[in-house]
Amino acid sequence: MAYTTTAFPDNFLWGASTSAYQVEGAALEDGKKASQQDIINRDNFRERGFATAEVTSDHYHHFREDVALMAEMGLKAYRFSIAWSRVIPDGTGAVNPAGLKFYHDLIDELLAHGIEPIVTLYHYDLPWALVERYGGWISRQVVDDFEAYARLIITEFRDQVKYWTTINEQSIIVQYWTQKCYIPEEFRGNNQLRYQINHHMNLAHAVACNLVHELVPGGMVGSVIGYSPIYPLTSRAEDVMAAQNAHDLRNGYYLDIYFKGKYTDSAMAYLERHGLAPKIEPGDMELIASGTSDMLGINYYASECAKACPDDGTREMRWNGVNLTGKKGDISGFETHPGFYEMCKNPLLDTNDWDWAIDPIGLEYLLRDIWMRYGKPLMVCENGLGAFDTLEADGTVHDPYRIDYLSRHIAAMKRAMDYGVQMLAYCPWSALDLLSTSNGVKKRYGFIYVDRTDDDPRECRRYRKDSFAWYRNVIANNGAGLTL
Ligand code: BGP
Repeated sequence: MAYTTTAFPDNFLWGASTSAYQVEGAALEDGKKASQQDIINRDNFRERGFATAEVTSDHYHHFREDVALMAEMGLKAYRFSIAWSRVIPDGTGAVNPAGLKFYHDLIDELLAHGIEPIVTLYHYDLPWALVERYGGWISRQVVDDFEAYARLIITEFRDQVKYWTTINEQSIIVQYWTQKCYIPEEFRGNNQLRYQINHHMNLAHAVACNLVHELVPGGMVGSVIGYSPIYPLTSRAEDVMAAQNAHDLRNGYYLDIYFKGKYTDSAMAYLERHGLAPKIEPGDMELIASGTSDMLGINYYASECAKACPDDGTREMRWNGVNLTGKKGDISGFETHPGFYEMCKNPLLDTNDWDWAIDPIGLEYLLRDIWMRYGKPLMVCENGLGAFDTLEADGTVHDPYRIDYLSRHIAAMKRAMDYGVQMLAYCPWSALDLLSTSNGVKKRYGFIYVDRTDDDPRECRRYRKDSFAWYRNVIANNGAGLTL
């Protein structure tokens, strides 16, 4: 029998989400200097024709219009990130007053419209100066520099911002490290560095949690994890075990740090056996354990599937591939850890055009699982459907596929809540169209259409998609009446 939602709690935060480098543009304006994403996306443009990060959705110049549109939708929260290279252009040292002013203006505008800011301190965009100086996240020095940056931001906005998230999607950074971090050519063959970078991020995350606890009375802080529950391909015991192994290395390895202050034993044993384990210095685990989380942000797009993978010399270790074309089936390969697990396509689920499985029940499953294991409040910081949208001649955009996707995911989240999971917010990706991390601007997620192409930013005019009116209605009904 179909499940239909009843109303959400009165204080539930209906929101939407973006990140700085993907939406702001003005990449080198008003004192901002390059971040590693400006460099990575410049190369993406040259090599693949995807838009650069120079203009993206030009939110920097349109933010008042964008906040007005968010208010029209009825948003109660907006989750966005701060660009480190806008406020401290060289990564350390001099603060850029124009950069701070932009975020003051944005936050003031949000609060004036009754929209709660949910701030992410770091979303893939390390100042390029730090990459040049010491290789960025590869070096431990970044932890101290992040601390100075985080202290500045948290102190600056502590009276206005209650909800803080630290680092976006460490688990995804490990998987797709050259897209999410600039990794100098000579290091790309060294996979241990994926886990070393993640270790430095764990330290930075703990530092930021401690800073929020020190500086923001009543504040709440946590990480944002990119999370896919992992199903076994079959009910064979070997596949079930492989799915558990994949869970431990891809999910547990992060969750246990945030909530237990330790690395997952099984994942660590696997990494040590293969020379991939991070180098841990005295005091590191104490610092990590001290940085307790009050909540967790979850980014959920798709569930994944794993099967047993023999360690018989026929397969090589590898990390996830990516679909760069938007043609179903073009994914360039699956993560493989011989003797531990191999990821594969789930034959039972349909996908979007980039091979991401569409699975609303996966959201209920993961929320209940994380709640049962760790018992902390959760917020969905991203969830959405990347699709090719069409702007019609009359300025409309018909996106029933997105409405269907979001509607069923909201219903799945509500069913998890009916079973006791404490949810603070739902912030789908994305408030407006923006630059995808892997597929340019033609892969769209927004409620608001931004008129531009990969090679021509045009004027970035905004248009309301059908999903805009639909989401306004969902919020007006406080989530009641949606069916899974
Ligand atoms: C998450 C990121 C976002 C966002 C989203 C969609 O991993 O936190 O930054 O972009 O995924 O991914 P993509 O842009 O590759 O379609």
